[in-house]
Amino acid sequence: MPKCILLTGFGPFEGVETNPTQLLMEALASTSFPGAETRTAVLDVDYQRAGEQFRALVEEHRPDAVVSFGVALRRPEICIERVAVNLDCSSLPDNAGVIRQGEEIVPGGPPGYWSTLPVNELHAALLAAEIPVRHSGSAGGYLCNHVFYYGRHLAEELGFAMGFIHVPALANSDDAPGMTLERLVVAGETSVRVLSAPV
Ligand code: PCA
Repeated sequence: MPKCILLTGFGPFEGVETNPTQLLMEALASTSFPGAETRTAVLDVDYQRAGEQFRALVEEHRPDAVVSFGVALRRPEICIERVAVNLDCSSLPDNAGVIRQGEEIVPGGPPGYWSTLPVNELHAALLAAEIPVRHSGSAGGYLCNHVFYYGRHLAEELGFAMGFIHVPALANSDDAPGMTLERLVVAGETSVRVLSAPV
């Protein structure tokens, strides 16, 4: 049986008119992978809605693994997030105008969860594909960490592997800061290949 891999990105939010992860989802939606059936979705940058959308997606598709992607504008390389923290803490409002500064995502939940993706294999495969990449110990305090933690918490109940990858801002060329969509798509495809490889 091919593995079902759910991939999520985010839509626009304050300061990001076109989210590169939305373009990445559009590109990956039309790619087929041996050994995997992929599903792609774009989540709203909204604390309330993103969780509801995420839950509905995993209940519908029952994935073996979920990789959520988001943009981190100031990071020049792909960041493989290692840990999700039970804390919403950002001065940036979500798309509904909600600001959360110091609220638990799951009240009373564990302080953190490790990514259950094969982070070292992902790192090695991206390096081999000549994609600038590093490990990261913080997905921030905004929607990316929110969905990562929410998803990891749900994964304890439903039993799928879950992790998060931050991508740089979109660049028009390899010489400009950020990452071109072309490279981003290679990074996304490489990640799915790692996850669909037989264990
Ligand atoms: N990046 C934001 C939220 C949505 C996105 O793509 C973040 O890093 O939290």
